[in-house]
Amino acid sequence: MAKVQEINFDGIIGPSHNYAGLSLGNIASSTNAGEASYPREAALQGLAKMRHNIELGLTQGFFMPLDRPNIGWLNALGTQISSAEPHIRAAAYSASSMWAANAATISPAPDAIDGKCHLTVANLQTMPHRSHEWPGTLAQLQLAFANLEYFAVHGPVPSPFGDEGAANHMRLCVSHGETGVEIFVYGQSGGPFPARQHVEASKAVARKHGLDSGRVIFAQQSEKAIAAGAFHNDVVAVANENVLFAHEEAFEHREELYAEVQRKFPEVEIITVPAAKVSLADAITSYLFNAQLVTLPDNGGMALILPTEAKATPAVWTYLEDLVAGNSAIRTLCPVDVRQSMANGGGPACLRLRVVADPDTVDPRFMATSEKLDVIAEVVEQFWPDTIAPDQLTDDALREKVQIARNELLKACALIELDA
Ligand code: SUG
Repeated sequence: MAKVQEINFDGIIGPSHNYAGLSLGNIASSTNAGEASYPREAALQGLAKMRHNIELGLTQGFFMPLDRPNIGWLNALGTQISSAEPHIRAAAYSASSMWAANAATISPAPDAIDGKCHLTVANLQTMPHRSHEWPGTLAQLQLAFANLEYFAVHGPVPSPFGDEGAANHMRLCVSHGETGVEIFVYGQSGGPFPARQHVEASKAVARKHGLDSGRVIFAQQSEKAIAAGAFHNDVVAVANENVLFAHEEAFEHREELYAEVQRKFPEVEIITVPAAKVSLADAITSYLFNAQLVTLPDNGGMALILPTEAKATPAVWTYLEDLVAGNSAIRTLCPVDVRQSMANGGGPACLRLRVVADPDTVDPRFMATSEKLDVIAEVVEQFWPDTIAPDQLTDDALREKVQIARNELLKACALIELDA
């Protein structure tokens, strides 16, 4: 049997990927509203990232895009594509499930009292276009993690408590297969912008997962960070094994939080990036913290899989080069091009959901190999629209093209049963 390890499941970027400016508080989404998108290029960028990570020796999985436009959701609102108001039509079309870090919160088996890996699908209720993701996501989680000997998949936390999944959750441990300390980050206020993760939801998830309260931390995200555009914690902080890598202004009560982290997990190495070296604004435009912080096999140390935007931001790149030249656990920098997703505020870490499990216990249809990525890339090349301008969303031909494209992918991955 293969061993318990971290598996990164990436959301395949769907054929309806577009820039509709739907996420208040997400600077990239607002800035790029109304631009033409390039769904084929977007999906190929996502696939190239997965391939890159496989080549590093990491274990990779994926999720299918959801059925968009969501006609059932429009019908429940008493409308349809042709007559819906533009923002509702765009919400029905959104390919936002690509950001798998918001699909669910995961507590690996060693942390849970019953010894199973727990997954709670995120309700994403704050943003209308994301609020209708969870039923389609839950269907995939129930399929991928159907082995009840190892997994427990939970439905969403009820409204009105907003839950945005793993983007607001960090886990510290000596190695992935050992018991960890889980940090749930919530927001209280973000000034002009919504705080999307509510503490009540975080607490509910921790209770449902059967975590030991001595190994759980609830941390408030700083209001300043949310107001500056950090709509999820993973825009300003990331953790992997014993390392917590965070911006100085990520948390509301940093000193108290660090003291609690050190008490509950003495092995921690905290790397705080000072605002004097990298401003919050640079951290947010470069998405430095929305990196995948991963442990490379064969004692390769840790690597940051970063968006190319981080390299293009001088203060950020200078900081990172100094960091890896020193003796921190982070030794390698790997920029990847996910610009189509970045233009909607989704970096490398947004595109993936981390699950710690034995890959042999996961439905193999969701596990990636480079051959399977070739097959998926062929479907994308053949069926994904080249470009979508926002005024095309009323177009019947586009709707048909998007639906056919997803169905072809489901067929190629033997997942046609997801076509509800
Ligand atoms: O929820 N963007 C997403 C980006 C999610 C990033 N995820 C993490 N940080 N983990 C969001 O704001 C933009 C869609 C649009 O405007 O068309 C959007 O939904």
